[in-house]
Amino acid sequence: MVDLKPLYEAVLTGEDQTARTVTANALQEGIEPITLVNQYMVPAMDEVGRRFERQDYFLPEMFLSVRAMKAAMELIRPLLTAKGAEPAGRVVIGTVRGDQHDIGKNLVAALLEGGGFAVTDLGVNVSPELFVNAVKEANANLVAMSALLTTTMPAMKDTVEALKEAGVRERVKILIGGAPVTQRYADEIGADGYGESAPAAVSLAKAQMAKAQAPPAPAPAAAPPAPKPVKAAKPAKKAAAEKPAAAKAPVAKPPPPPPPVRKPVKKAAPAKKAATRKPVPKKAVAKKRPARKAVAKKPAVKKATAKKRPAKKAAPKRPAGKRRAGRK
Ligand code: B12
Repeated sequence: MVDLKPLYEAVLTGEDQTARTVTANALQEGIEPITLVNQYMVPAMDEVGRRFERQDYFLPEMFLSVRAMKAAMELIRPLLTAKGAEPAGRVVIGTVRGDQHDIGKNLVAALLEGGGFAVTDLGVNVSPELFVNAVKEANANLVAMSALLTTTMPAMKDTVEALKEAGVRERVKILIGGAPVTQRYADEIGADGYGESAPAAVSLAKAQMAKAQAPPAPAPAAAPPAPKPVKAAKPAKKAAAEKPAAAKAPVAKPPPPPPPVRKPVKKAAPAKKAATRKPVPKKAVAKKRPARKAVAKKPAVKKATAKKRPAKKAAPKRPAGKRRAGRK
């Protein structure tokens, strides 16, 4: 039985050759790829984060660890990916504008693929416009956004707004994640769900798809003239805003069997292509928003070097019990 502790050590100390070798041996012995990721590699990256936080590690060490993680992931990723078949859904995924962190996002993308989703990976530093275009192009029904910096979280909100403005919000479910992100923040910006890990992202995506494919409520435009229940007028809670107003009516009446709001998953010809996770060129992003990028980076740099300081006022609060960005 191969000793896996060296995998943890290799990622932690940035030895990419060792990381690759131990991973290859482990896979050959039939160890589940996801075990390697969850029990050795992610904890090692967590420790890298802690060391970075207390300034035992600096950027060069962090880069080496990332390289080691990537070396191992090169062997693991293809094994997490499901082959062929009808996609469970079409996901557009990316790390939001101003943010370069992609390890977690890549894991989520790989597990989503493994879970049968067709994934279009937009990479890092993805502008809201690019998300919108990709949703249209891939005829996506899910958008997954990742952010690792508190300073880039607002780009998630901007993206939700951009999807609304482009008129495609209603046809996608929006999932968000990343170390500083919380369920509370998801609620705040009107996302459909938050997941704290890559496996959670898959469950969430599946749950959202099931929800979307369940007998739908009538589309707002197609709703029959004012079904009498007076309640329908009640604006209800924030979460309800996502649903067509008529979705509230079935409380009083059994839901009629209207045509599905959502298009059948199979229709999408481009889905096949998307499954290969082609990177979408995003020159436009860099061109369009250079200023933003700089803004996003500055405060974060300050944070990283200035030891420990109280979270910014604007930073969304992490609910009790959730791990901090630096993680234990
Ligand atoms: C690796 C790393 C880097 C690498 C990134 C390389 C890469 N290709 O990703 C490099 C060196 C480039 C880097 C740069 C910076 N970093 Co950095 N980095 C990290 C570090 C150590 C690990 C992040 C990581 O990969 N974790 C492992 C993955 C697997 O975890 P994860 O991303 O959280 O993803 C999991 C979940 O969150 C979830 N998830 C993720 N995305 C999504 C999406 C959805 C939809 C769902 C459902 C779930 C989900 O699933 C994932 C798997 O389970 C963290 C510390 C930490 N422990 O988080 C700091 C950290 C994120 N970095 C930090 C900082 C400050 C920076 C810099 C500003 C440093 C600098 N001085 O330049 C720059 C910013 C660059 C930029 N503009 O983005 C801070 C952020 C502080 C803050 N709260 O804002 C952290 C927390 C370090 C610290 N403690 O200070 N960084």
